[in-house]
Amino acid sequence: MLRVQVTCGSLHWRGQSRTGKVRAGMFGMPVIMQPVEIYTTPFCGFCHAAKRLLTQKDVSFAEVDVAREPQRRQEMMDRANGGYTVPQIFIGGTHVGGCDELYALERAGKLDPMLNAEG
Ligand SMILES: N[C@@H](CCC(=O)N[C@@H](CS)C(=O)NCC(=O)O)C(=O)O
Repeated sequence: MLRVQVTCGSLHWRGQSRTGKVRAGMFGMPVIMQPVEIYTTPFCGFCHAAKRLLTQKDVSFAEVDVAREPQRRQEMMDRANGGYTVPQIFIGGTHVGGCDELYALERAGKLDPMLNAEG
């Protein structure tokens, strides 16, 4: 679903496209956000820290709670090249790693480009 909101003559794009989130960029131009997926468990501090960073950046994400859906842990490990800890994070289908890797990308200034990458 894609909603377009017009405010004071400039376009502000909000909502969710099929491939990811669309939000306003410079001059109100739409920026396609890569879809973000995160495998978590409820009592995992690293999971909460990773989700906090994404939320602070106004990035929406699809969450798979492998405690509630244990059958999906194997899917997580397959996609994460054997990574078995939570969280496991994917941006645009690319495996990022866990919480530490997500924060390292942010510190290096590489997270936003990855989230905003086309394709
Ligand atoms: N360095 C990892 C640490 C992740 C981690 O240790 N997660 C814990 C839960 S908070 C875990 O999955 N431990 C293994 C297990 O529970 O089997 C990261 O940054 O994501």
